[in-house]
Amino acid sequence: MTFPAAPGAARQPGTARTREAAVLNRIDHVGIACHDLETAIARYESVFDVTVASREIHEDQGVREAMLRLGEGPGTSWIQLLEPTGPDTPVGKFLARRGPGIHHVGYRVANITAALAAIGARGVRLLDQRPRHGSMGASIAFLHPADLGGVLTELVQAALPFTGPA
Ligand code: CMX
Ligand code: CO
Repeated sequence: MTFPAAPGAARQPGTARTREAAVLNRIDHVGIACHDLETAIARYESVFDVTVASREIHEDQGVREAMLRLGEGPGTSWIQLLEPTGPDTPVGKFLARRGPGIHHVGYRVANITAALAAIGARGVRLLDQRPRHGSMGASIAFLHPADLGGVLTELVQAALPFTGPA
């Protein structure tokens, strides 16, 4: 399947996009669905020596979550552990259908509004037409897994710009 170029993203056919021109900059986090957040945190801490940087409840997403920091500075990425607030939520339905495991991948973008416009123009269904508030003050939006090989995909524009590239 080939995607039409994003509006304004002039590119010769067959030439690679430069890193700056790519819509996605890096993996921000992997979202992992679990039945019990505290049990999952204890497991990840004891196995990997990682620590929790933030615990939040997002009622609009139906999750209790913890962000576990991997690395420092502009290269920081995260493990996002997700416990549903109830059965009729995205993570609650996922757990019932598939059990615990990888729920989504979050990718860092420099400008989430521009990224949504570009991706939407390429025929991928946007679950969020506009960015929402996500973990640690980020702006986030989800893309439909059925249009991306079965992978629920999240775009993340971090709240605090790093000194390096987003
Ligand atoms: N990854 C891949 N496929 C998924 C999925 C996931 N995480 N969740 C559901 N699906 C698939 C199901 O397997 C099912 O596929 P089939 O029709 O082929 O069997 C289909 O989507 C429908 O499943 P469903 O249980 O009926 O779920 P819904 O259609 O009600 O919702 C989705 C699915 C992706 C639209 C919904 O979960 C959503 O909007 N997610 C975005 C928000 C979210 O996940 N928030 C929690 C994380 C918050 C955060 O990271 O901050
Ligand atoms: Co996420």
